[in-house]
Amino acid sequence: PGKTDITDANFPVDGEGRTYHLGTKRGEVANRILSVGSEKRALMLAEYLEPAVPGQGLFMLESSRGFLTITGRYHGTPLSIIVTHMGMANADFVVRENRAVVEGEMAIVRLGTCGALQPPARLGSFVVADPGAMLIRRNPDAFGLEGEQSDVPPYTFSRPIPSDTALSQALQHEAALLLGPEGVCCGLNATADSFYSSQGRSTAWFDDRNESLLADLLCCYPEAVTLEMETAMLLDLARCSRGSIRAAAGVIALADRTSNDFLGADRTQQLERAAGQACLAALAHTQLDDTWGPHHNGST
Ligand code: R1P
Repeated sequence: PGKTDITDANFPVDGEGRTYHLGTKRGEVANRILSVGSEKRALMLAEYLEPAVPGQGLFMLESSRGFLTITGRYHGTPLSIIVTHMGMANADFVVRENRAVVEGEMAIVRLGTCGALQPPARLGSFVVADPGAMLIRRNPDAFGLEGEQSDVPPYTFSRPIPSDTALSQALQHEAALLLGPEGVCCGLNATADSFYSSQGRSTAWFDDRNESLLADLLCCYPEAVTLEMETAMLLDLARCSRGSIRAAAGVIALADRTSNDFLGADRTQQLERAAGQACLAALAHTQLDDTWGPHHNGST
């Protein structure tokens, strides 16, 4: 879609009503959304969707910024799979720009990957962010000249942000059917604003002061089990959506942050397929009020 003809700098859409970064307009996105980190994962899971109109293909649109939206039906229920890429800013684009073009109440589930911090999350586990997620942020105010002492903590920890209880439980239930109960667990997710500094990875190239970060995290949040980069943003926006978005997240533990072991590519793909179908089923079984929202009560 063209990016010309933008008429509103506050919430930019083009002349057709297409959003500025995702490029979709009303009618192209379902109110049940599966958000995934990579195009490969999205295309693999799109194999489980049927076209909205029999005989036609799935709706697919990739924006100039690389956000791919795929819309079809899962066992008859309209559903979109959206490539969110990585990090909180991209999660923010996906939630806000979809909210702007979707009618009614929404349900958004994230299927991601993560590092496992401690049991019950283990390499290969599917871990649902239930009761929710907290946020780890690197604080630039702590970093002066190298070697300079600062009494500002280099990282801040937010309070936990809740996930939607019913949707999280549906996700665990569906995942247990497909992965077996031993393959699924739940716990508090930690969402970091970097893959490196605020996840406790260190190199000699940067002054990150993160040597004790993971120990500090577990001291503050002994129940934290997973570490990744988007869930807290999704849950925070859902919490602030004036009741219009229900959100949950499940992540596959790809890395063990204690042993530094990594899951193989074949096993990862198997788990993505199974966990992805669990997410699709949980979304499809969620009751939503399609008549909710400003477009149905006369106001704008
Ligand atoms: C980092 O490698 C990426 O993988 C994890 C992190 O949250 C981050 O986005 O999730 P996805 O596999 O969903 O991208």
